[in-house]
Amino acid sequence: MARIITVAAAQLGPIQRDEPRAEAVGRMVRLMERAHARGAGLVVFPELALTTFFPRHYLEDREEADHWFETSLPSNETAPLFDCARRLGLSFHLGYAEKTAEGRHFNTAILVSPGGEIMLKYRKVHLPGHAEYLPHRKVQHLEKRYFEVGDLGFPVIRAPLGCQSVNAGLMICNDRRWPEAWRVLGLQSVELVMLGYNTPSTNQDAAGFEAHHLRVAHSHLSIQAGAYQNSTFAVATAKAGIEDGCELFGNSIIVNPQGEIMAEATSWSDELITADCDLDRCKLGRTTIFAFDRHRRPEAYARIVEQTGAIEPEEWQPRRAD
Ligand code: CDT
Repeated sequence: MARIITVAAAQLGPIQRDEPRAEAVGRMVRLMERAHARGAGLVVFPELALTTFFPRHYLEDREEADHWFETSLPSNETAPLFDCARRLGLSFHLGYAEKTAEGRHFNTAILVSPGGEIMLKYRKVHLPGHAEYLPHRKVQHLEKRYFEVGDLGFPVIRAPLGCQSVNAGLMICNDRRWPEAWRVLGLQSVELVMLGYNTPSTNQDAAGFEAHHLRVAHSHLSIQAGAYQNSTFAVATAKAGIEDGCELFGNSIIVNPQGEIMAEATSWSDELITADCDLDRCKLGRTTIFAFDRHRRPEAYARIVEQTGAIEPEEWQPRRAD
């Protein structure tokens, strides 16, 4: 029997700095209800889905940012998400800012069962941007100020989603641009990668070397390549629109293991897209061109884990005639 799960990407429009969590949660509940009406068993929300993308705001006193962090889930404000999941029998993926009991800060995503249990947690590894205020930037990107590098690796778990057991994996936003992250998930036979993003529609560092339209193209290129090269479905969900005066692109997508876009959001506001994913479609790639056990050559990949930055190659020298 075919292993089909209907998945939903629940794109969110902007959440302004002064928008209370309860309002954002209300919008998310409405998207969950629509997902259920369309037969979805899983809803994927964006990165930092409960608040504005606060790393654009510089606060000299780091602790002042703590009100953007969750210390426990569910909380009074987020309980309606968990109640809705229980009522509708839906699993959901949520990105949020996590403050642990020890006072550590992470950019985190969780996969929650319909019963409200956290089945999988991931903390963002690739934190883009900078830690200090940069006066030349029109908009700051202070993820390195507000978050620690994630300490949970790239986990995969076989989870009941909809009526299926699915090898589910998580990454967050900038991770999607790193093939290493996809491959670590691929090496755990991932079948469905969930990721959320907040991506400015303008590259402030482009300096004329990157055309504006490539911003979305590079996001899609990374997700489509990651899905194809690791024989997995991917659900990539944006927070989009003009948030605190800054533009984030939308273009959320659901991608199949052949790297094709099955569904794409066309607005930059709250929007639900869904796709029926036949998980058996993961088999073709992983038993042929990307049969890792037969074709991978880890002995040639040492640099991937031993080296961080790129080195310069040796200069070619012409052979001296004797
Ligand atoms: N949230 C996030 O990781 N955004 C980055 C943009 C970084 S621009 C300094 C991304 O890769 O989409």
